[in-house]
Amino acid sequence: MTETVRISLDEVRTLAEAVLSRHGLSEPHVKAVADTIVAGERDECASHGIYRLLVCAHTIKAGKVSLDAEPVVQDIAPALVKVDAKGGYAQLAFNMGKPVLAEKARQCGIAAMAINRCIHFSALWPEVEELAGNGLVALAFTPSHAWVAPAGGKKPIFGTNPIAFGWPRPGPHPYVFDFATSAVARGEIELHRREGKSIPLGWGIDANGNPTTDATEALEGAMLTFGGHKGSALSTMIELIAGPLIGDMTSAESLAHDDGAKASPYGGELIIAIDPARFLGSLAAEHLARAEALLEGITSQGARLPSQRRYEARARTALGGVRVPRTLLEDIRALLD
Ligand code: NDP
Ligand code: PYC
Repeated sequence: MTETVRISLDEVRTLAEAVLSRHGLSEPHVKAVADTIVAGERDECASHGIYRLLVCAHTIKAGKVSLDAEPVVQDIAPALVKVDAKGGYAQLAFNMGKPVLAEKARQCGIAAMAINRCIHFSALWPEVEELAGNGLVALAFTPSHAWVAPAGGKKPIFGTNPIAFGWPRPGPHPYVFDFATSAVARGEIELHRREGKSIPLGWGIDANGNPTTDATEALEGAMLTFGGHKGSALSTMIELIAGPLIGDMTSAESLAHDDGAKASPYGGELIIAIDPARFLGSLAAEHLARAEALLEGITSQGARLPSQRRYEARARTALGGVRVPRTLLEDIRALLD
């Protein structure tokens, strides 16, 4: 059983900002990156919470991040915006491009934002949740490093390639899902390895292509897509639309760029925003009510909506803080020595 300790969300933020500052990240990046790490812990998404501070420290020490990059927002067409992250973390680039994307979606009904040349390690739900919280339907995609074998193959070619979707709802909680197109995020397998736990069959194969329950073997062999050929096709789509379509790297190219450093992925992200009010005009309220009936049809039979667990965790951790593995906390605090 993993020994855990309880810390408050304020302590999580203080620790995150201290580690990121100590490693030389400029103030705007410290704030933007810490925001997503705190959000991950707050919503009990361990694979993208404070564990990522170890990954940030490693990526920075490997010289793979521009510590003070100032993203440049480029308005390239009525419904398109590009943000050049200039080798910095993606979060600040997203924050700077988001108002432009939202305004374009309201003007045109639909708009897309490409973030280019960013280091990407974060979950995508904070982004689509924020856009949906502002009344927009949102989709986000990013490749990562080539860690995942295609269905029917044995050699990694895809990233863990998440896809996130946000739908505005009355009240504070939009409908949001966000998942890797691999059976599970790589961070989850890394956490299993840290804690000496085996992984379920179906998450990965060893270097010889045999099914494995050993986390290290899967990390060194290949991860598997979720849903066989369906996850494989979705992962291919993400490689294409958040890679070549926006002039950025595939996961294989990102891994080659990494050159053995084992740093966070480098490349692009595509975000699409749609304004239901623009699509539907005076009929928006009527049709959004039908959407509510659909979601009610899910929950009324006892099934839960994606993000329901996160929203419940958020309410709980705001009061009681979060539990983190003692060894993880010690390893993170050691980054400040
Ligand atoms: P999970 O499999 O843990 O969860 C995926 C989604 O499914 C969540 O929206 C979750 O909601 C929902 N869900 C889980 N169980 C149920 C259920 N029983 N009923 C309804 N909905 C459910 O996520 P992954 O391991 O695939 O990914 C974790 C994170 O990793 C993602 O946030 C992703 O963005 C991130 N990631 C980032 C990458 C990057 O390159 N930046 C690469 C790969 C992953 P809930 O949260 O409420 O449980
Ligand atoms: O957990 O698969 C993952 C991941 C890759 C990049 C950031 N997170």
